[in-house]
Amino acid sequence: MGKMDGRVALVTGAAQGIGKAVADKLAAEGATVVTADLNGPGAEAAAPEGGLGMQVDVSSEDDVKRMISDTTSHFGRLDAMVNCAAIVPFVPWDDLDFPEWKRIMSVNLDGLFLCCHYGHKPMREAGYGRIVNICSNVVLAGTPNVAHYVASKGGVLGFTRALAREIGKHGITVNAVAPGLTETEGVMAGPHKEAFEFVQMLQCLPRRGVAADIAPSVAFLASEESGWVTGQLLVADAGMSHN
Ligand code: 4PL
Repeated sequence: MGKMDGRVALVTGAAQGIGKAVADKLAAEGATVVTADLNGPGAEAAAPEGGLGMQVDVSSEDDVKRMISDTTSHFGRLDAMVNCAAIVPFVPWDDLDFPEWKRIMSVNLDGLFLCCHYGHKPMREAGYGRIVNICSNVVLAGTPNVAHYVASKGGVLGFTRALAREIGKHGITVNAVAPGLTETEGVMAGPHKEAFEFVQMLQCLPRRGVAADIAPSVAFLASEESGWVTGQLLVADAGMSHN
């Protein structure tokens, strides 16, 4: 008996990192899970048994439309959507050029809009849904060298609060989870990993966070049992920050 038994869940950014851990956790809780990622083979490899992986660019309206229609045509419903797809280049803010700023916004924020816009429709028809948006504790700290990402995640938080108010009447909750720095393939591949020592000094729990540390908070908000919680930010960062 899992808290996602009989539910269909969709996770974007699911080929690696937090998205993949969330897909695994939702499947362990009984969900049928659709995994979407720009990395198509990665999405397929990450799809739990009985689920489906698909190549999706969340900044493409056509891709997102297809992702939702393929999900409902295969599985008949969409109960929970976890919006995890995002990019976080490490660049001092005055070295970031405008095209790069716009690319970050198109993935992290336009992508969220498109997924919520098309993804909430089957939920609205069913009168039930759970949307969980992955934010970051950088919105609380104003972390340097990722100002573009901080701005986009501030948008994620604001949109979460506003959308919760708009679509609560359809039985849909919308919440955000703010992880801290997490040991994922993406983080370990670049300069973000240099921040672990500093971040650990600020945490209550003195160790590196891993993707499996974030997934249970997401699963709670993706499940029926979180039904009286909406428009909220759940900070899952070992106590580094407070909202
Ligand atoms: C604390 O989400 O939460 C660096 C890079 N440091 O992407 C993040 C912290 C990064 C973070 C993040």
